[in-house]
Order: sequence, then structure tokens, then C-alpha cells
Amino acid sequence: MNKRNKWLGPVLVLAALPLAMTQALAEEKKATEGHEPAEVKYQAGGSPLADVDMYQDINPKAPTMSKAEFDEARKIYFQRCAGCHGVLRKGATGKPLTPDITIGKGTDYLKVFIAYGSPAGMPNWQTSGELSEKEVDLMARYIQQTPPQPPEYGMKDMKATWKLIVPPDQRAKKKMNNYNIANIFSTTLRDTGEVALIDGDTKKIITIVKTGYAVHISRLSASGRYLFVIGRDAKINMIDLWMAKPDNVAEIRVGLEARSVDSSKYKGYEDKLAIAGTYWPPQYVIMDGDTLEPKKIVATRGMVVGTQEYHPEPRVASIVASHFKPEFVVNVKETGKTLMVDYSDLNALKTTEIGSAPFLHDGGWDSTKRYFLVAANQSDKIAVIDAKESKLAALIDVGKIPHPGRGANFIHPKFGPVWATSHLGADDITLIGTDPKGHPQQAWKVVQVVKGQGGGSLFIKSHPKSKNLWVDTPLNPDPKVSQSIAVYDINNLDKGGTVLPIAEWADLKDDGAKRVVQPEYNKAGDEVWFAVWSAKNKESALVVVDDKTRKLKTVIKDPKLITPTGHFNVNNTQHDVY
Ligand code: DHE
Repeated sequence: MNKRNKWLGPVLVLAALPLAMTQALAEEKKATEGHEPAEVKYQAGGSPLADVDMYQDINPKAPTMSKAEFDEARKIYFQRCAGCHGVLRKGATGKPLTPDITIGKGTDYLKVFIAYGSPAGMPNWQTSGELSEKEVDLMARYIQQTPPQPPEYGMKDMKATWKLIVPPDQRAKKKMNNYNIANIFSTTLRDTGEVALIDGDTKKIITIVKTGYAVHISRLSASGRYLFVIGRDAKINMIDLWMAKPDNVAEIRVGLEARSVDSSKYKGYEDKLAIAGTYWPPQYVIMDGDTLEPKKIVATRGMVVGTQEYHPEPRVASIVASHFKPEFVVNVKETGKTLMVDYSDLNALKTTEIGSAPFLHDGGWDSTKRYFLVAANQSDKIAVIDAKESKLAALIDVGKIPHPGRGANFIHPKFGPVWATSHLGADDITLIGTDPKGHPQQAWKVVQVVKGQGGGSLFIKSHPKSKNLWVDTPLNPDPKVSQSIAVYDINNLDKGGTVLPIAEWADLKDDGAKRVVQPEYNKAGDEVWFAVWSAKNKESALVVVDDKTRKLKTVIKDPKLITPTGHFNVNNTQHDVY
């Protein structure tokens, strides 16, 4: 449904609403302005908390619900709503939906809002056909009940799920296969809960490894031997790439919902520790890097930067390992704090807390790996963390909802070294100077904004050996834009981008969504890989493009390549090359 039709529903219904309700809706619109439909769609992914038992009390002021109705509504809430409104409904990027607010509004008001959405970004759940009238009524009553509280998850729970499949002393002493490990791609098969390990040289699938539910990202150990994969259910799989056929050697569930994992990279600590951050409970855990045995759990609940109000569920977003100190860089979303966690002594854990702006999400290193640039996405800012000095180097205003993935580093012909991000909420490609010594005038300033194909971008990429900058737009509402990629000449950005019809090149048999997502280079830096992502009952593919000629090189298709999304090159992920 296009944007105009989408908002026609509320306009028609507003005419039939009492004045008070019309005013209330207008106020609501104003209060939530700034939320972009692409961002809302992105965050409305299912949460594994839908199937978790929770504590529930009863609010006599809330409308009645049977237990069966409540359970059904709770499931829908965690599948569709929790990503924006929070597990405890205290508000995250969406508005708070606690009974003190919702009971006053009443069932009828809430039904209209859920059914028709708002121009500020609340999806039109009923008119889009996503929810039935009965389900909308259910949800309107549900959000007036006391929010159910998912359980905590501590050391005992983690230990109960920890499996050491092959202990370190029983593992291979040398590489037992002939694969060029550095050029393997770990490809997320999102909806089957697996990763496909693909040989980057031959483009053949080496093996498919079972992982967690709605698998999310892959990261490498410092040596490049171990691959860590995390699912949204907070299950981590540790895959040994030295095995004759790479497979799991350890696994653990570190919480009830998660997105990020990494391992120690500082000299002397290579492959020693791993870390994962969870969305629920809001905490991170440091594990043994060889076995995934959990060692130390730290909660992230606390005060929001600026307002200094308590937040009960600040989720752990991106985590990277510092190259300058024995530290993990842990970005806590809702409180807007970056924690520099010194892992040299887990019994006397030292943490430097750097406040910047709420809604820290994804980010990447500059080319020297001293500065970590992280998007405070709903704050429309990029925070620059100096990993050498452990302080905030800058907080930069950028366009709407920056979303860099890890971003892209390259040498700009005029401004020297820059790092670039694209945006979910704008068609900007924002370039930030990253060289305080050589180019002090440009350092931590937006030096150029290039026009992209449109909003709905998630990932941007370049390579030290390339002259190209690749920008995806998988969440753009226009299929022409979401199914193609724009590529720019970094020496002539003013010329504008060239659009390549990646999904068309994939030549898929089904008429799926075919979203083109995440440019990722091979080790040599002369090929760029893209996922063409369709629903799980439709054909998907990976498309490989020659970086120099920008021509199609290969299409990788296989019935087992179901819902491929992220694809992580071992060398580039291990060494943070982007
Ligand atoms: Fe991601 C990175 C969170 C939806 C593909 N995603 C990240 C990171 C976070 C995050 C915090 C940074 C991790 C790090 O560096 O340590 N992602 C979230 C969400 O909360 C969100 C918005 C909603 C959800 O329901 O999960 C979400 N992500 C998605 C998708 O729908 C994507 C496009 C497809 C998929 O497979 O799920 C997706 N996210 C990715 C990828 C990366 C990522 C490919 C890593 C990029 C990289 O280059 O390293």
C-alpha cells in the first residue's frame, strides 16, 4: 500500500469521530512525530519473548479479558509491538503503553489508533490486513492490563543451556580442510535458524549449520578460527572453521532475546573471551572464548543520559572489541551510554561509562580503528567514541535515522579519510571526516551529504582497494528502489550514483519481495556480494558483482538458501575491514 492510501483510512474515520477523540489523535500525532514507517517496519520484527512464561497481576480497572484472550494478545504484542514499545511497555522508540496512560484513553480510542495507525509511524494494523477486527479489539483491551513481566535470566539459566560439544583438548591441532577460510562467507538464513558457510572462491555452499531462532549476525574470533553466531533467541553458536567440515563446538543461550556478540581482540587476549549483549534481560555476559562458559553477567538497567531518569530495560545494541586496550565497547540503546568494559580482571571489572545520546544502535570503526562511530538512530546523531582515550570525541548531528551497519571508510579526494553512513529515514549519504591529525578542520564534521536513491537504507560499504561506495535501500517502499543498489565513484561523488538492478539479475522464479540487502566485499576486495531476500516460501539468492566493472559475476542459488540476509566475509569481519 502506498503512503497516501495508507493514511486515507484515518482521514475517513476522523470525520466520524467525536471532537475530543479527533483532538486526542492530533495530539498523539504531534507527540510521535519523527518516527518513520521504514524504521517502524524494521523494528516490528518478532520477539522470541512471545513464547516465554511471564508473571501477571490483575488490574481491576482494565477491561475484562479471558486467560485465552490474554495469552493470544500477549503473543501478538511480542511478535509485533514490543520492538518499538518495549517489553515492559514503558516505551522505547515507540510511545509508552502503560495502564496509567491507556486506561484513560479507553478501548474505543485505542481500537481506532491500532486499526488505522498514525501518520507519525504507527502502522495501520487493521486496514493493512495484518490484524483482524477481533485482534484489534483484543490488543486495545490488552494494552490496558498490567504489562506481564518476563523472567530474569542469570548464571544458573545460562549454565543449564551451555553445551560444550567438542572440548578444546579434543579439537583439531591444525586446519583439517582445504578451504580458504579467510574468504568464507557466513550467510544468515534468517527464517530457518541456520547459517550457510559459502566458499568465497568457488561460490559453493560448504555446509549449513543449525543456529538460534531468527539468526541475526556472525562475528569472528581474533585468530579467525572461530565463528560466533547469535540468534534473536539469544542462542550463541561457536563454529570451528578448522574442522574437516566446520561445525558447532559449543553453544549457549545467554538470555531470552539478543542481537550482538563479539570476542576479545587486544594483543595477548586473542580468542580468550567472548561477549554477548541481550535485549531481555537488559544485560551483557562475558564468556570463555574457547568454550562459551559464562563468567560474568552485568546488568545495564540505569539512568538515561541527559534526563537522568531511570530506564527499566535498556537493551544492549552493538558490541565491538577494542584494538587499543583490553576492552569491549558495549553500546546501551535506551540510556544512550557506551560502556568501555575492561576485561583484564573479571573479578574487579572496571567500566568507563560514556554518555552520548539515546537510541545507540549500530556502528563501526574508522580506518585507524581508534574511533568507534555509533548511530544514535532515533536521535539523528552519530557519537564518536575514542577507544584510546576512553572518551566521547564528538556527537554529530546528521539527517533522519542514520543506519550505517558498520559504515564505510575511504579517502575523499578533498577531505581525506572519511566514514560514511546511509539513513533509514532520509535519502542522505552522510560523510564525516575522521582524521583529526591530518585534516583537523574536517574532523568529526559532516563534510558532505550525497543524495542516495531514497530512505530505507540499512547498509553501506567500501573497501581499501576499491574506488566504489555501495548503498542498499531494502526498506524503501518502492520495489524499484528496494530491489536495486546504488554505487558511487568515491573520487567523483557529485556525479551521483549508478543504479544496478541486482534483484533482476538474480532472475528468481517467484515474485517475492526480493529486497537487496547488505553489500559485503570478498577478501581480495574485488567482488561485492548482495543478498536478494524474499519470504521463506519464495526463492532467494546471493548476487556477486565485479567491483571494478560493476557487472554481474555470479548468482548463487540453492533451495537451501532460504531468507538469506547478512553475509559476513571471514577476513573482513575478523579485521574490521569496511
Ligand atoms: Fe539487525 C546489525 C539490531 C533487524 C540485519 N542489528 C545489528 C546490530 C544491532 C541490530 C544492535 C549491531 C550488532 C553489532 O554490531 O554488534 N536489527 C536489530 C534490531 O533491533 C532490529 C531493528 C529489529 C529486530 O527485530 O531484530 C534488526 N537486522 C534486522 C533485520 O531485519 C535485518 C535486515 C535482517 C536480519 O537478518 O535480521 C538485520 N543487523 C543485520 C545485519 C547486521 C545487523 C546484517 C550486521 C551488519 C554488519 O555489517 O556487521
